[in-house]
Amino acid sequence: MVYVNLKSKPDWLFERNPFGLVPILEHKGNVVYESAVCNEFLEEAFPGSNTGTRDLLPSCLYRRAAARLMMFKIDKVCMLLTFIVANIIAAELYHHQKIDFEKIYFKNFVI
Ligand SMILES: N[C@@H](CCC(=O)N[C@@H](CS)C(=O)NCC(=O)O)C(=O)O
Repeated sequence: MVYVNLKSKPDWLFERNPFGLVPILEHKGNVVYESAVCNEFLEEAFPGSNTGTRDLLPSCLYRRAAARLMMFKIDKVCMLLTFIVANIIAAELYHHQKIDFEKIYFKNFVI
């Protein structure tokens, strides 16, 4: 297990996931990313390792599809929330830069 400082992402992260996001799985030289995909990969790569606990997805075909649909919807909501929060942060940063800019401008050129 390798922890990544997300404030200073290493190049190898982008080499493995072009989106630069974690988690990433590397197994026998193959790279897998996206949490839901990683989860399903782990269950399929190590079948039976869940003994004593529930399987990741239901055995019924339709319930499996419903579970995947739910993950898909949750992912969309998370992406939307991330987009909104990122934009709020960007707007805040822009606002503060503008204030700093005005301070510098008035200090150096007007007064
Ligand atoms: N849809 C992706 C989302 C991954 C994601 O957003 N990971 C976060 C950490 S939980 C991340 O890498 N954030 C860093 C960034 O946004 O720059 C997944 O399910 O794996």
